[in-house]
Amino acid sequence: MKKVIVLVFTLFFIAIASDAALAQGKGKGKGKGKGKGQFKNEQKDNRGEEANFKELEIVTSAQCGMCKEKIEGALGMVKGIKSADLNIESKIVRIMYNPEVVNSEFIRQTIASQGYDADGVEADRDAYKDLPKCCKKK
Ligand SMILES: [Cu+2]
Repeated sequence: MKKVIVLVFTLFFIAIASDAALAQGKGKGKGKGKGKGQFKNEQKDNRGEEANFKELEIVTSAQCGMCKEKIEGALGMVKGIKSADLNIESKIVRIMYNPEVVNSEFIRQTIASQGYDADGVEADRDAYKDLPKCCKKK
């Protein structure tokens, strides 16, 4: 009987120790890569390794700060996109994405679904109609 109790206690302590190790590991990543337009999803690939991100630039029909927020917000919801930063002057959005998770065509479609042109992909008509006046193409 004593042996069983010792075994249970040993397992219990192992569980606590590994939990603590896990929490420490998580803490290490904090404060890293938290710049503008950085999203916290999909920083790692399926094997748990640091993913190889690709850079992509898409010309949009964005007009103002609201457009920037809308486009960056929508891209932030897409799995596999690490960051998106739209320059309103150039209307170009620069995206870092994991090509194993998402492709450039899907990213353009996402922008178009918000009512904006994305390279050759035309804005979704209904979404464009719903945009505020300041966000419509001049
Ligand atoms: Cu706008």
